[in-house]
Amino acid sequence: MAKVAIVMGSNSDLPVVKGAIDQLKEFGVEFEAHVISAHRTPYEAEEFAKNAKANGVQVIIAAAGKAAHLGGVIAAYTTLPVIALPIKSSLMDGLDSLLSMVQMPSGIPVATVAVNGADNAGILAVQMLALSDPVLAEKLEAFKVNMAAAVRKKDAQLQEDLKKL
Ligand code: RP5
Repeated sequence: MAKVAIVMGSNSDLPVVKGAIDQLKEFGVEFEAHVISAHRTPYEAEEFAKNAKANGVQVIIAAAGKAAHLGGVIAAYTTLPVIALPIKSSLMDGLDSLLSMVQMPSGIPVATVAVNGADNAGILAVQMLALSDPVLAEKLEAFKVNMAAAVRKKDAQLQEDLKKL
């Protein structure tokens, strides 16, 4: 099994989850992904979470929308770190998903990223793996350097644009 496992409540979540997948691919991190629902397939959610560590998974990303209990349910059955990705829903703009994920009771932490914050879910997973992977740690350093360079370039462009106003 891959070191990162992504679970999503429905395949309708994939367009958002793709952002996390793109980041993992960018860093060369192997992953696997499954549709597992805390409510529709609770037995599979339990089985997956109970076996993940023994199967070689080190970090789990759980994406879900609406009453998004997937991250919490997975976290209940494993000591692996769980990153929750709230998916924006049609009625409440994802606030329902966010609160379902972030308001965990003491003892069962779930590291919740922003609503639809798929990139950060992927990057956070890489950061966790990088704790014991020097190659990944170096890639993360380069990632930050490049990001800062891009912002400086934007500032330089802004200074030019301001002169024209
Ligand atoms: C959640 O319900 C899923 O994560 C998805 O975001 C939402 C809607 O699922 P579908 O009705 O599209 O399968 O469990």
